[in-house]
Amino acid sequence: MSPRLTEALTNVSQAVNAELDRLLPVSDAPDSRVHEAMRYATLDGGKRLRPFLVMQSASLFNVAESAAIRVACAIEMIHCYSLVHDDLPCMDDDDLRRGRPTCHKAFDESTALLAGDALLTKAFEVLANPATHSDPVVRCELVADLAHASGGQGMVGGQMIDLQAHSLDLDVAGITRLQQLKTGRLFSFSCESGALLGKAHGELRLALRNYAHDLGLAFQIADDILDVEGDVAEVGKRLNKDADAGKATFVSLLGLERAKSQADMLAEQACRHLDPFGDKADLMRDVARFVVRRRS
Ligand code: GRG
Repeated sequence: MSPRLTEALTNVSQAVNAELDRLLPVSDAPDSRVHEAMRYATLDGGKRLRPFLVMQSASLFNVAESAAIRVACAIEMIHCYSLVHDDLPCMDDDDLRRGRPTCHKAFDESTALLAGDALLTKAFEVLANPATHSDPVVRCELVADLAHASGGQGMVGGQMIDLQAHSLDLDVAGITRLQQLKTGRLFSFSCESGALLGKAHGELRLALRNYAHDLGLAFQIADDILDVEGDVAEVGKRLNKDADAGKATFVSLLGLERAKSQADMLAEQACRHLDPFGDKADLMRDVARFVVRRRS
């Protein structure tokens, strides 16, 4: 990772942790357990890639950081809810996430389910608050776009296909669609949210959408490669899951070497979509190259 990307990701992680700490209440009332679980699932962990993309895309349109950080936290809440639910026994049944016990292991299944539910709804509460943007039309657009990205025609729809993947005999086009829904839609929202906050439309927003499309696919191919080649201590979660579940992946369909070259090609293509932003988008180029080289 380039030193400037390391520094920028660290800064975003710190800012996201501080803002999440502020947004997620602590309580000594009987409901305190769900708040603790929400904080456990979100604070101090993960690469914070989606928040980073929100902050970077917002900076392209000179959006105030105080507004962008709220959107960054909203998308991270959705992402963390999806991880908590994905780890539950009724889904992937995992014990390890971000290098420590999954939420239902640290608490219990019912609490983890509620913590995920509450993170999902909290994200929309944050977006709908006037502190996120003074213009209610922009706030409505943020809410509608994030709902679309994370709901039945987005991440949840992708998860539904994934749960049936072992019996669907998916080809590369089928896996691509699954992943575009399951992980790609949240990346797209993250990248486009800066344009939304900055009220930019047309060519610039399309450039970000195209970047997110290629970045999301490159990310997912890299995830499949990590599932085969990764080190559990570095990755912080169980590996070989898809192969064990008899699911097709980019690696099983393309082979390791073609999967790697496809990921590299997509990362470079993603970078080229950023041409209209010149060197203002250099950190977004760095992150596209990082996602295909990452070890976790
Ligand atoms: C349960 C509604 C519901 C959806 C689950 C996104 C998802 C759908 C499940 C996550 C499980 C998973 C391992 C997906 C593969 C790619 C992915 C999203 C990995 C985790 O994202 P990273 O690498 O994680 O950005 P960190 O921990 O760094 O934030």
